[in-house]
Amino acid sequence: MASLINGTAPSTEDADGRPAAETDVDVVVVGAGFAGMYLLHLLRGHGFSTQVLERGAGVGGTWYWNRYPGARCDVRSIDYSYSFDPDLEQEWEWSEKFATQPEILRYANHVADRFDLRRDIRFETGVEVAQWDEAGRRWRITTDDGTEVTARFYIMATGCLSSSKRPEVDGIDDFRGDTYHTGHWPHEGVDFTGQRVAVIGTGSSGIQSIPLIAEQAEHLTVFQRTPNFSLPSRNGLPDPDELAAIKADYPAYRDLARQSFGGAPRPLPTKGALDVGDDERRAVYQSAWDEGGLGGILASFTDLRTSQEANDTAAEFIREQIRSIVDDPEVAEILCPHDHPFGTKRPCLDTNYYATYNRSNVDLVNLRATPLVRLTESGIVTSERHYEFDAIVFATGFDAMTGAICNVDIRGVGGLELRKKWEDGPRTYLGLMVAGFPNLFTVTGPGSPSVLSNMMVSIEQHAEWITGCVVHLRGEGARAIEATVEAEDDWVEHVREVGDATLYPKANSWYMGANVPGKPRVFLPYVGGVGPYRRICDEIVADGYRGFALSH
Ligand code: NA7
Repeated sequence: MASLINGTAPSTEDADGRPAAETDVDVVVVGAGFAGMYLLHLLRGHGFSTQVLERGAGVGGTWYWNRYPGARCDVRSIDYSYSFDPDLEQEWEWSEKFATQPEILRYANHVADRFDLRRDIRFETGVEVAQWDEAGRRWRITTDDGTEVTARFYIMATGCLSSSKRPEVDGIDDFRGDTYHTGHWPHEGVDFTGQRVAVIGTGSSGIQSIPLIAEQAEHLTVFQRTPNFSLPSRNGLPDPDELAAIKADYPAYRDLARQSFGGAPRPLPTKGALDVGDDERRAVYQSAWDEGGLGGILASFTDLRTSQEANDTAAEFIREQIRSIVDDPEVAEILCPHDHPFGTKRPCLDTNYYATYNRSNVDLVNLRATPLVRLTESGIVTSERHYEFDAIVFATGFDAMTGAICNVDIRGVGGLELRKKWEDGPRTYLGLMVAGFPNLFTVTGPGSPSVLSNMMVSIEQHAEWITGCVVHLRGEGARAIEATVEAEDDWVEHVREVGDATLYPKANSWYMGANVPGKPRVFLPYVGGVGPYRRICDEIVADGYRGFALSH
């Protein structure tokens, strides 16, 4: 592949006299999820030679890996889709309000075919090392099959929830039965019929899979460390009238999404939860609960993210719903979250989750009262007893936001290690670039709205910003761009300040890095909202890439 940037052809030697890599391109993108696919489409359209390196055997990223039963997007299908192509928007029909993993994966494959993306994606290729070659002003990227690719620009489109973690428990490899991680589910599916199954973990993946595993298994035991707030999805067919109205003017609808707080059009609340009487507040919560979906309750009042007292009213409303659904009051109480404000851990969206505990073949173990001790050949030991199982499902989550980036040994100017630089928490400018790492971009990186938003909106914005930046550099004849230390420091401080004005830092969440032992406690995403964030990014560009240094 030849480089088009500045019209230069790749040389046979790099600046240090080492043989040039087999493949030299303008841009290497890591990851063929929705971010990598859109980047490839955009960059190609601007004439940049682009190579996507993807660990999986197919496109789809998180939707390629997370194939557990019940896996489903918690953002409405009509919002969780690309907006860049009007024909694609019009022709694709979602079959449910909240699409399942197989349907989203079909959509990803459809996009890959429609835009002929596969020819520039190298599948089953992990990236191990990425090193900035200062003299050559290129990234030198080593893959797990030992090949090297060089590129002017290196983009980590590796997703926020792609580095899975197993529970920290002794004897984890001793168990002789089958073990599964929700984030690496077998492609052929799993049949639990007649089996005694354990699920460890009650985040979204646990809460989505538990009802379906319970229907199939002979017996299911759920091991819960922290109860989560889960809201009913009220899933079903999309409303045809609403769909027709949106499709009649999709651009206007998408624009509202881009300017919104969370990346989906939704009227903003005007009142605080404590500014209204009990009856009115209750009616608002009840209507959001009955409507279903993630955004309703959290967006019902202005102060739920910032005032503990206001938040308590929503939390108590949800606990009341749990108590009304679950027959056994003791089980209901174990399922009621008390340790974090509502919304400060990502709430889950479920179908029949709480009602599943009314089944005679389902038990709940409260790991706060009886902690995990170890896994054995035949099961799980808690401080209270030994449980025997045929299969164990780890629904134990991810090293979120920084895990997949730090899994690659990334070295910037002077050999600076990204892992080292981020030892006390990630430092970025806009969640897009890192001082000391020229021409490295992170899509939906730490310090950007990312996981607090509809990821599709954030992905498209980042992919477009990065492509715009690369086009700008070509126009300027610049070979490199780098965030300045000052701009990065200011941004990190701003992200912290905005986060600290909310209740988010109170929770031991993966937003805070708290789910991974030893990970620094830092609020990772930017909670300023996707609309305001987009305006900041655009202003920085309009201001001549303020806070970035270009070099020739
Ligand atoms: P999450 O939300 O991180 O949930 C992981 C769950 O696993 C959570 O209940 C954890 O309890 C539990 N866990 C993790 N480690 C352990 C150990 N060592 N022992 C017991 N329990 C443990 O991951 P998901 O995959 O469910 O969802 C991730 C996101 O995907 C989700 O937020 C949506 O955005 C989509 P803890 O709460 O840490 O006490």
